Amino acid sequence: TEAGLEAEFEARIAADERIEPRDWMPEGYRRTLVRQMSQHAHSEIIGMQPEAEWIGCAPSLRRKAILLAKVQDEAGHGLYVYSAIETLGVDRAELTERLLAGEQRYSALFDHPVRTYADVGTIAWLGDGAAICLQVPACRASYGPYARAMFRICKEESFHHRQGYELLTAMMRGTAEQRAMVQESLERWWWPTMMMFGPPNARSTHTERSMRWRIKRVTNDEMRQQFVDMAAPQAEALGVRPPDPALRWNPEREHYDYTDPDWADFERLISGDGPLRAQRIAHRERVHREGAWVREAALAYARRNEGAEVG
Ligand code: FAQ
Repeated sequence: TEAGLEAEFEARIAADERIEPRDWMPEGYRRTLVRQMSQHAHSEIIGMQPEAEWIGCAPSLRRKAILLAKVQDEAGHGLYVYSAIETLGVDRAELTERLLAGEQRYSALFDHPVRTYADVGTIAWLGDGAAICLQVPACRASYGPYARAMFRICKEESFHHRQGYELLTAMMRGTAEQRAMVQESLERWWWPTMMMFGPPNARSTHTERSMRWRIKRVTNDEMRQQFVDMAAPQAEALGVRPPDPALRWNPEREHYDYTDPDWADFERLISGDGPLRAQRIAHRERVHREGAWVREAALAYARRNEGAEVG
């Protein structure tokens, strides 16, 4: 019976067992996974846009090779996660349509413009740093294909994070103007990055249920704190200051104190009012349309070879 299956499922979750694609799962569990994983996959694909715009402006061949590799990794991450979602019975074409129709989200981080090359470093240091805080706990998510995809992605995110920090270190060793660029870039990206962890726990619609199902292992506020604890000393070592006057080490809590981002601003952003949202979606729609012939050709080739392989 349905109740029996549900009880068995809950017992497996409680025993910390992995749920696999062919296993029975409640509809809400499947829906939550599709929602959260889609948000991640779309973020990787949309997240290619702000950085890709700067590949042609890289200041050296070395920086260009690194940035090219990073953007290609993001395409790969998007594909791993879309493939993991396909195990839940939703295909990539449908997910892309739902993104373009505004029915699914991507991280609001990418609705902000990249203004200088320092931003390329900052997005990697802070944005990928935050992605690591989000994704390392997801390596222990209860859904097997999701957890396994996260494991591979996290290794590459660490490289992204470090190259960004190294880029900023090089700029901080440069001229006063370059140092000012890094500080200015940090000031623009700090709050958008703090928003990557979602609303505060008290206002998070999904946290409680997702924690119970072990899709989420750590709450939004705990991940935000982890991020601040990681980024604050890194900023200090770099010689820059995040735009938060409350940011300081609290020896009693053994964590950094910090100010929350402006949640009204967050609500506005995620309600579709991001400064670059229309541009990001239009670009995605155009490249998807222009890539139709590749998908058709790949399908035709696969169909022809299917026969050949069987024979
Ligand atoms: N932007 O109830 P909760 C990268 C929405 S980039 C937009 O707390 P949940 C690569 C949320 O969807 C990062 N929307 O939700 C890269 C929900 O809306 P809904 C990719 C946001 O799911 C780096 C509503 O608010 N990683 O890796 C945002 O339990 C650099 C209520 O929120 C992921 O996406 C936001 N920031 O917790 C590439 C991680 N925050 O569905 C290039 C996967 C919240 O009710 C450069 N996702 N919302 O309409 C997660 O871990 C979770 O979904 C959270 C939110 C923690 C983001």
